[in-house]
Amino acid sequence: MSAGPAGGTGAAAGLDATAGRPDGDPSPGWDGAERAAGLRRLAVATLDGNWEHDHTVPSRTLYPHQWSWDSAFIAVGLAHVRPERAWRELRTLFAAQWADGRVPHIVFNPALRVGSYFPGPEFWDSARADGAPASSTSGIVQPPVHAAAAWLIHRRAPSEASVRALRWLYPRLVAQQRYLTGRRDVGGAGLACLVHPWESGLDNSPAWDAPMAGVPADAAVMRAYRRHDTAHADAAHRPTDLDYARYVAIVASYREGRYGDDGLAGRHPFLVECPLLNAALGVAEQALARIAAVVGADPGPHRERAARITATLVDRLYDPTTGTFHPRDLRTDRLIPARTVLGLMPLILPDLPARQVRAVLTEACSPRFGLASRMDRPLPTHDRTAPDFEPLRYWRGPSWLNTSWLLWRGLLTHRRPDLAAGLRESMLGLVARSGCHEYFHPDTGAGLGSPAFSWTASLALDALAEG
Ligand code: 2M8
Repeated sequence: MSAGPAGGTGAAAGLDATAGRPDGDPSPGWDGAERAAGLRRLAVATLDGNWEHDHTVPSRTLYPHQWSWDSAFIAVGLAHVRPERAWRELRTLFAAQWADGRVPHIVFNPALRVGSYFPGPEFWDSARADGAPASSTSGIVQPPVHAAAAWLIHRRAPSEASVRALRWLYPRLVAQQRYLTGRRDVGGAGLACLVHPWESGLDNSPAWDAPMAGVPADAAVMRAYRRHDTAHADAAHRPTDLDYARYVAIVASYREGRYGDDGLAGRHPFLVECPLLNAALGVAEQALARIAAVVGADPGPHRERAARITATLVDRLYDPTTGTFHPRDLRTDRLIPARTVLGLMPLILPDLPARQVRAVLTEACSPRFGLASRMDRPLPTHDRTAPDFEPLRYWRGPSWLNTSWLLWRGLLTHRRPDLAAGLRESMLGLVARSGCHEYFHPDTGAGLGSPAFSWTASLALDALAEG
């Protein structure tokens, strides 16, 4: 299989897009303009329904606060229909950035009653940490997809307002990168490490089973808390109580040290370098190089950092024997063998070397993930041939629009329009058939999780417009 030109930076519609797209109506080629218009109406109504004065909630029921990477995905879609709101979304999030540069994974809405989400602000207790903002937040991060989102929004409709927005964001995005490549470089090689599975965004992925197994916890601990998720979603689809006991234990350990990152290697129970978070880090530097040129800063250092991140990612997380990327558990210094969708995510890097581009495409097109120019089933989040593949449980098999969208952008970057078209068709087909669900059954495409989920709506809008 030919991988197309690798290492190119001129692709028009990857995450580092160099050219804007004509403003647009949904692609008339997508199953008829009428179906596309219906989908667009549904997506806009979903985003409008989830708008909460200065941000968009991922879901009114399951996730009623502001989430970090959700906001980036949401802003990409809003750029097509409500550009001012797209910038507002990012501004609200970055207003809660910590002094050390970390962008918290949740910004809590103080107007909501106690217990509207677990673990809530009282559990995180961010006020006790040095450098936390005035608003209550969590103390952990999510993949830094925000610089790429900001660049896509600007490219969509460049204006004086978008340049002003980029000027405001630029130093904050730089600080976010500095935090991740500085304080979070626990492995010392130049990659950022996760201190909690929630930081990956793929919270319950089988990739975390091995490192999670080493976290001492007892499911009975959960009797002291009230889980909010299982009141709004099928418990059989959600992480178990033992998983939650471990999640809580990891947060408690980090919180004990007031979310400080010094000495993590010796004391923290979960330390993993993730291919998605680090690929996002590299793409962010590519986007920052372009943003720097617009705001009058020097793009050079961003380009250098981008190249370094890609080279280190390949060096540390690519396994030539499996031909895919794996997370590295820093506590054992071993790659985690599970083959999940995380392994495909480095395709978003425009400078991924040709050998790895070919390998990722081979993995993606294998029966494990089933990518094709005509897909018979949606892209799963875990190897569908693995014994621990679970079609219903959150991040352990079901199809999510954000991971599909990232791969789709990667395919456009590496000039595989045939595969990109197949994946786009599959993504849009899911939403057209089942609505803006949080995730989808990887065989039937049935909607699962929250029924009015924001990033599903926004990324469908983006895929429609880029057709
Ligand atoms: C899910 O994560 C939260 C914790 O952050 C949860 O399960 O309660 C994940 O799907 C994550 O990627 C997402 O950002 C968040 C909100 O949509 O929900």
